[in-house]
Amino acid sequence: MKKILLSFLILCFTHLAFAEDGYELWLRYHKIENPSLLQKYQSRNKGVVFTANSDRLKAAKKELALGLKGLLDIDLADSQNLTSGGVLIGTPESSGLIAQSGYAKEINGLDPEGYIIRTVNIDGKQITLVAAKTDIGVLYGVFHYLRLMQTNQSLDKLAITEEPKLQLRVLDHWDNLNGTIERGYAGYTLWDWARLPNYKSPRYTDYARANASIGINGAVLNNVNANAKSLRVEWLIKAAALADAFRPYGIRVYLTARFSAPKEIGGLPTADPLDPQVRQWWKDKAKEIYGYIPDFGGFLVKANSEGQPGPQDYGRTHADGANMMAEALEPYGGVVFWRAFVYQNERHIDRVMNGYEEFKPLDGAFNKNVFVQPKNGPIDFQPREPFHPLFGAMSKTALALEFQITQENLGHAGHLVYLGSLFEETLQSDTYENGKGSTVSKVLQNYKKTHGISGIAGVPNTGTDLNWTGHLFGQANWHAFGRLAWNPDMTSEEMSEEWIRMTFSNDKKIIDPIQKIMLMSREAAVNYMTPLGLNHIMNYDTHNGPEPWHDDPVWSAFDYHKASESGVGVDRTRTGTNAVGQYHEPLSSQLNDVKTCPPQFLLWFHRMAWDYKMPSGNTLWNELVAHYYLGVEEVRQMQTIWNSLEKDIDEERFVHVKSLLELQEKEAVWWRDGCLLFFQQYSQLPIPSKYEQPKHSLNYYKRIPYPYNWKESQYK
Ligand code: BDP
Repeated sequence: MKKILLSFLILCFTHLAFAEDGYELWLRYHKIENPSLLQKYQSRNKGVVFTANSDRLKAAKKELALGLKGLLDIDLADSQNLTSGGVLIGTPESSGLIAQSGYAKEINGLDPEGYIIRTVNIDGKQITLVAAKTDIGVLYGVFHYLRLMQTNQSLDKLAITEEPKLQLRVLDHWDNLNGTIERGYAGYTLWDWARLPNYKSPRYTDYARANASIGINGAVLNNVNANAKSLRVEWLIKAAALADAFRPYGIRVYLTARFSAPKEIGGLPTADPLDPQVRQWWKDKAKEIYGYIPDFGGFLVKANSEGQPGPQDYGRTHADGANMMAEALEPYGGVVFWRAFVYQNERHIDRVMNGYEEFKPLDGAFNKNVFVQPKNGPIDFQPREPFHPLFGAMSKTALALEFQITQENLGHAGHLVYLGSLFEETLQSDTYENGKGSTVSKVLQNYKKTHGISGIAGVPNTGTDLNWTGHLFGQANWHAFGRLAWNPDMTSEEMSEEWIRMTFSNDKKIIDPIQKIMLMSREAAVNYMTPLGLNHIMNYDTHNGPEPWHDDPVWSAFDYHKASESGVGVDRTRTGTNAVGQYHEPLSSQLNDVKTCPPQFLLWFHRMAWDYKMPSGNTLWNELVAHYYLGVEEVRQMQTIWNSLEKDIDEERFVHVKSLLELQEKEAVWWRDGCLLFFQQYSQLPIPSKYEQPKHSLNYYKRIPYPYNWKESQYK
């Protein structure tokens, strides 16, 4: 009996010890499994010298202690000397040893956020030096050092020099003051507004740790559909408390600014950006904010878009509006992110062209501390879009690119879609701005040289869910955004492997299949949602599930697909709307010609007959059918691969992902059958009999209510 009880207790204990609820994210400092590697790491870390005399260095030291304890079972406090080698950490300022080492000059020449990790010889001893010019660089270096061990890299002959390629690496939270998150699918806002500023949840520190570990250094706290109240003192002190919690981790706080705030909370009769009183109001507001948050980052603004107020309400330009705010922030070193996602809710001849048309003429008209911020593509975070043409068109204005990490149009928190692939595709697109090789990534990096600022933003998928992102694999998208913000030329192969090693295992038998799932997942989603350049055919309200049939006087999916008996797709060639004219040569001509346009953008740029003969020999209709069926097939393959890992993955995470893949498969079929039956009304062509046929009628799919209407529950 005793024996049974004992084994029961052991079982409970092991289960608890290995409970994998996802809270730790990729910062899982679980003990190194490989015994010989463990031994090597332990001997390398026997002595650690790290004098922490600032909040940031203390944060770095705390992280190191956590990491060494978890990974190697070493107590940092016990290992404060280098008598038999070890690790030396700090800045030339914090450490006399580093100041006197031959490396001080090189370290002081680094970017303020850069660091080195080197195997060096000091007094005949082999030492690992983790050093930076500033304290925040040390924190980044420590995260990197721990990552080396977490991903089972060698600690021999280290020669790492890292500097961020973009300066401002920011998360744009779409969090409302009432606690909900616009387009958030992982619960409610992390900011516990009601109990701030008094109660600072320890979760703020974990949020900051996670961000710092991937190099994110800014957070816009609130929704772009802004509430002017967030600029009132009672909210500023809450924002200041968050800024205090984030500061040790190098994260600056930003706020969205509602353009009409001077009227709404300032009692002024106008918000005209050229009105002296309005300008003064923003100056006073900036001064007030910096009184509470001395390192405040600046404002993010959505103006004259989707009904938001803006300078055009007064006959002024985007530059007039942005420069007014920039002037107010300038004395304190703040910046303005002015969004280029602009369209009003009325129907436009071709919405794809709006952003470029409004901003291109203003190139050069913005103050030095203004970023114009387009989304990655010219419509609106679709599963696939060509890159935004503004990235090749604004050499006299610094641009910050905005990605969406939350899966608004990619199955919310229900679908496994690795966005590393999407981000990489945009960043590596060639704009030809300065000839071949002017990738979006290079354009962004170049602003640091030409304008002294560079930046990138991501709309995150975080919320109060225990695992932060709803879908466990959503964590990988947060991770990928941060890694690319630091180095926009990283590949999705590199990033996904790193994430899998840190999240699941260093065992190739586990890495390979998971990586396969991740790297195929984005294309699978495009195939079952919007293949061949289709876009904006999702449910018009929730943006989940298909609704190519939506058609009302204000918003019609027909504007985006234009399906009729004669064909499908939008003619954006030179004889159509000429959206191709917004791209440089030779890309412009390539897109313009149906024969050279990349297949993934065919229906984005071309209107084509249903029986058009594709290079594959298929008709357009059959090709479309093939893509939709392939998408579902790929999800099924993802399921098979995942299910083969049952014995290798802890039960909690295995079941979580398995059940969500089942949901994804059902919804992929919903997308496929709903869309194909809809388009079939126009093509009048059969779905070839070799495919499983839709089980229901088009009317059935039209009547499917989205099971939980997020809009209603989350932000109404
Ligand atoms: C759209 C979202 C909407 C956002 C808007 C934006 O549906 O909720 O407010 O983008 O980025 O994609 O401003």
